[in-house]
Amino acid sequence: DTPIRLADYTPPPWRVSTVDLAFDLAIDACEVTAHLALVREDANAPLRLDGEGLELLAIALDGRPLAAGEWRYADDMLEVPGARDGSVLETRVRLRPADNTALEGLYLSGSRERGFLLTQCEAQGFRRITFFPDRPDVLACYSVTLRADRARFPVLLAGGNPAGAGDLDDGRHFARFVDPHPRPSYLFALVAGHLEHRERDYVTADGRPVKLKIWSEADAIDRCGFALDALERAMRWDEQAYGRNYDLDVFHVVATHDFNMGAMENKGLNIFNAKYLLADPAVTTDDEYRAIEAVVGHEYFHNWTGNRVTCRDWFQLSLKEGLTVFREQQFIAALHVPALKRIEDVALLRRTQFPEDAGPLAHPVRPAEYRAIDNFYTATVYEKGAELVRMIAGRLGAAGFRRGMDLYFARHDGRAATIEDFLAALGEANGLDLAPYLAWYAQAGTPRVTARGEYDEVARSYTLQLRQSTPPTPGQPEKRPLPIPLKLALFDREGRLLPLHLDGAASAGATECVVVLDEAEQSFVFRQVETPPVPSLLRDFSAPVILACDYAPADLALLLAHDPDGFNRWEAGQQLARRAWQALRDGRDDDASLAHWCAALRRSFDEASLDPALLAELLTPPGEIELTEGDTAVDPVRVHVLRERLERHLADTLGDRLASRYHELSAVGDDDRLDAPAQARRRLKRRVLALWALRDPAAAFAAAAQQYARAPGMTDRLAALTVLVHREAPQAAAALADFRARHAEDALALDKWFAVQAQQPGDAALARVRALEADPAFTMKNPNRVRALWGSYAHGNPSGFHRADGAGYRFLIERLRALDALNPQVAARLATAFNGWSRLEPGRREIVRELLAGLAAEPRLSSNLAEILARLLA
Ligand code: B3K
Ligand code: ZN
Repeated sequence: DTPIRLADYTPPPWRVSTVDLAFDLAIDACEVTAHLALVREDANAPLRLDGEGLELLAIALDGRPLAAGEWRYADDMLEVPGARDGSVLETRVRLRPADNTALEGLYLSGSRERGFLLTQCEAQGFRRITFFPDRPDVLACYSVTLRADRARFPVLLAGGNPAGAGDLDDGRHFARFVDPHPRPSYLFALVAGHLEHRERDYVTADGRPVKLKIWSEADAIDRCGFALDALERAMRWDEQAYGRNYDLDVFHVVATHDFNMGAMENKGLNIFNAKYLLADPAVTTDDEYRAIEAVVGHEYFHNWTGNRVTCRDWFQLSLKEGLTVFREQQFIAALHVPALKRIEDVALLRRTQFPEDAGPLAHPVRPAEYRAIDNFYTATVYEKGAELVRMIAGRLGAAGFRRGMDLYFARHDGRAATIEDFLAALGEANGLDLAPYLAWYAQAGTPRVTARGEYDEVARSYTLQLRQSTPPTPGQPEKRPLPIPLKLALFDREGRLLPLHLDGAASAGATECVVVLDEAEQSFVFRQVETPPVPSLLRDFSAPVILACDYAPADLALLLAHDPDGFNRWEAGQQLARRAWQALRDGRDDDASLAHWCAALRRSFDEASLDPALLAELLTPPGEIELTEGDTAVDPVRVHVLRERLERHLADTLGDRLASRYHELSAVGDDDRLDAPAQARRRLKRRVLALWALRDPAAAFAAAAQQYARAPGMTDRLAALTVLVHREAPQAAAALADFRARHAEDALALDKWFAVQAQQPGDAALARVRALEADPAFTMKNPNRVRALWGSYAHGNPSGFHRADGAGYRFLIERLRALDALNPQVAARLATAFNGWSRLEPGRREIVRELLAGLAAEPRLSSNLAEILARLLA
């Protein structure tokens, strides 16, 4: 295949004004009749429509059936040379949903007998349903008729407003839907089968009555309430924060267990992976409750950022995804503790996006080329994209950003836009030129910022010298400086904020300011600084960079104790922990970081006013992947062992406090309440239990076994099970057996049972994973199950996957080969577990290289997997 390039974009030669679709639905064979009203934009281009694997039954132009020589269907493209401006093309095709294991286009979720039909079209699934110019800049108005047997398919749903329903002959019925809003084909959706729903009446701020309906299979209908509440909160928030109202009479959300990703924002008919919609304290952890709220919000927010204003082409993906992740983050921060949300988001960025940006799969937020677009739904496009929007929003201030967004919506509503359009609207509304930020979208790699401070006692000035550089990434050997806003404050040695008098800046005397580093090297001079200060830099993580500063361990300890910026307080602890870990790694005992880290956390542990959830995060050192950031010759097993040693030091420092705090937290009551204090307590209890198990295993295991048995909900139960399994406690087997039996019929709970075992650290994990493949509940056809077992092992268990003998790698390669034949998207995603391979120590690196090359050389790989392998090996 040749890659698709951003530079080659040309506007669509043909558009479609209206689409009329009729589906005759059945499990094995469906027929789809399409009427496309065509608009010719380029007099010289013949009509060419995308179509993948379609069985063409009939074709007519302007009501006249076409003869064999009047059309051509080859290489996923239908050509109809006779089409003119204003023509109506009619096609009828047959689809086989039950055979569709790629879960793209129209497919079956669940069993042939009871399951339901549904669609997934983003990015290019619509071409597997009918012939169409399947690109996001072709917006059309859709009307859809669904026809099916009423007994087998009692519920028929499509996006848009309901426009009639009723009986047909032979026990069949129909339902019709019309969407007045023009939209791209990737937002098309239908659902048909046995489903139940919970509903609520909602009235938008501008007075539109809307029916909100959450749909699931009957056994999960009692799990829909939380999502319904979350949806209502999201709709209100978007009205208040952005003045955006919902625009149809109904809003459907459907849960499925068979889904390639998290959820999909189809216009008026969101479809969700059940994992991100269905909630019940017995199977849903606190973390998952928060994730459900976030994803429900995210998909809803797409109605404006993505659906009403869509993307011109798939290179602009971050225009909708980065922006919508940012909006989702704001929504969650508004509902919960903002500093905690920021900590979680940055931790996620460092765990997923930084490694991506530092490896062979690195790509810009707006990639310049791709082969399989599904491979670009990445942490870079989503999470780094959100950081870029945050950076720009910070530059404009809350009111300025809102002004800019209002202009963006007004200007581009009902159209397909680019990232340039977005920056232009934000800039124009504020009289600013934001074009320099475009470089952030084009340049891959995480910038490194080095900060050096110098205090001049005589002049009483403090000079902050900043430098930036971005390491080379594939295809981009040379990097240029980017505009990097650095939010900062200065502390005196007692931990008090100092007033800032920055040369050339307006707001003298404030205790926080933002400097913008936009050259390779710049200095900023602060005057009237009475004592040598300790800088707090990159507060609230004001730019997605890696900061290195010549702090003494005592400086970091001071920030950890005093910084009122909750994020930077946590960050100071992370930096101390990282340095302590590095000292352990290098066998240096002259480094005070470990002592400072432990001592500071012991003080925090006893700080009555500290939010328990924040304390739990403070007590967590950077993860195994984060710790190796920037390292080469990585031995993931050693990383794990050293990190555990670090935790052991902390556990020993906290000593008996761990047991007593654990008992204190347990004594509050075995409640299953979901309010923030209850969640925060459980979060701290989980962390304390894990640390306690390092110090006094026997006592902690006994407590964990009891917690497991008595847990009122999944959060406590899973926390206890995790400690027992990961520490190989004698009580682990019984708890696992209990869990398996207790949740035998519950897919979402069983996924946790698979995952917790696949994440058991060390060499034993692989045998466990293999044994679990023989469990009757394991199937390669279900993406959630594949991710729970293989994904948790390959992505979530570095010390288990990276066995020195390479057995983990060989295992994954074999599984990828099998999975690719069924579901290329999920296989390609799983293959990204090899992303860090070039930074492994030579022994492992050689094994991986050979295995990757072997797989890449195989014939019949999907283009998804082939692209990932090619980039890994490039
Ligand atoms: N837009 C979808 C993702 C589609 C992925 C296609 N391979 C979910 C989201 O970001 O909201
Ligand atoms: Zn999204």
